[in-house]
Amino acid sequence: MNTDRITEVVFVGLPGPTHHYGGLSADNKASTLNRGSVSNPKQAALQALDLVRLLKSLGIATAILPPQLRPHLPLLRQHFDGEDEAVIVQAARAAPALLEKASAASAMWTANAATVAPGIDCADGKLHLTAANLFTNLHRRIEAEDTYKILKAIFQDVPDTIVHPPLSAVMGLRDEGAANHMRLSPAHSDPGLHVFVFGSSDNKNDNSNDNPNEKSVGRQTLSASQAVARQHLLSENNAGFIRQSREAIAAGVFHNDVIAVSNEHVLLVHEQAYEHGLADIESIAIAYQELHPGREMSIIVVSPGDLTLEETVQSYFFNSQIVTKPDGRMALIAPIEVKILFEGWAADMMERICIDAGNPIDEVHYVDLRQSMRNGGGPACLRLRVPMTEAQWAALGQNSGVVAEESVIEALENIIQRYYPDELTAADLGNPELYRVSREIMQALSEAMRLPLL
Ligand code: SUG
Repeated sequence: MNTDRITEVVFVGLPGPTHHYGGLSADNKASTLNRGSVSNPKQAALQALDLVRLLKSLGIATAILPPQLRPHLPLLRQHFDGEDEAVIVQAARAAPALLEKASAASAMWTANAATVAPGIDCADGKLHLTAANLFTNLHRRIEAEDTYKILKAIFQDVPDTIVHPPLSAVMGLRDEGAANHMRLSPAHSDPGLHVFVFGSSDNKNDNSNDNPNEKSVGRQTLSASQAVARQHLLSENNAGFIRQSREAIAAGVFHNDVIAVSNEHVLLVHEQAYEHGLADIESIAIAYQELHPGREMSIIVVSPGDLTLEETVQSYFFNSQIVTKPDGRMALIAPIEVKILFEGWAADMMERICIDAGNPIDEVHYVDLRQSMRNGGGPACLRLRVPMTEAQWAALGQNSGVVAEESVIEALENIIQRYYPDELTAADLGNPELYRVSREIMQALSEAMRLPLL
């Protein structure tokens, strides 16, 4: 038992003003399906703030990560010269597909921002965060450096914290962050078992999705997961590596968090998530028991008879958040699609989980995140969990305005209402006016959140 209480802080990502449907992720069914439809960045950002408010109402420590300025000029400048506006106009004319990638607001999916291990699990006793390199897709790869910088800024005065830069992809280390990682423990304050889920053990660095003709590849390589575990100073007793099932990846499960979700000792998982099916799930339970003798996990396995892989991807059933409320009971935060689809029988499964005395989950909340969902990002994608000691949590609030105080939420809401477009298509991305407004937004957000302007 640990004496230093750990609070899990949930960092929600705020969608940026260029949120659009570019069809940019070939292995992500929603992204491909909604390519070219009209987006509403204002609604996307307000829906994320609704999620923040829900988390707060459940008593969860909540913080916010800002969007990144788009289009990403350094990428466009590899091809075009001149003033910023001129570069954008040229890109819109000569390379519209590149401009779409450079304009992705994908930094909102903060489950892909980093992988995290609290000090209690790491040999040096420090909180470790490794910014993900997101190498597989160009539109996501361009997030990595700024994510690293913003995490460095946010955590700079947080004691006993190390923020690592993104892994070098040169050696084939492709890393998508916490979306492929689960920390299991009796309670957040106890030592955790780190389960790293990878989709590929092929470390060739040309294995990216830049070529749309290529078959979908597992985005996370084993070598990247191992490198993160190593630099977080985990040991073989508290870290394990499991391969995603190829069938699931082919069905559209591009991250583990599309097919499994955990919280403390609870694991909600589909039977076909991993290469060796139930045997892999059993191996997680065994590793957990070795770390915590006499303690049982509460594992809820959903069979393909209850939900096929296709239904899993369509509903994002597992892309829910499970959070621990102050009284120790847990709540599920599920996408509204679970309620709407399949004549409600996926929602019936959620209800059955809530009334089952075999697990601590006792309520489910459905959230409308449809703007993000249409790009394949549900409640679990929009959050990065950072388990922090009391001293670290207190310092986080002093150093910046990222903690979701009501005053901060209101300030963000005003900025969104005032500046964010409520309609956007690919054709709008080449309008220099959008870039000018986006810069104003970034300026206003950095002031409201007391963060450096990148
Ligand atoms: O990487 N979608 C994101 C969704 C990420 C979801 N995150 C987690 N599962 N944790 C992706 O595929 C689509 C963008 C577009 O098509 O415009 C996109 O990038």
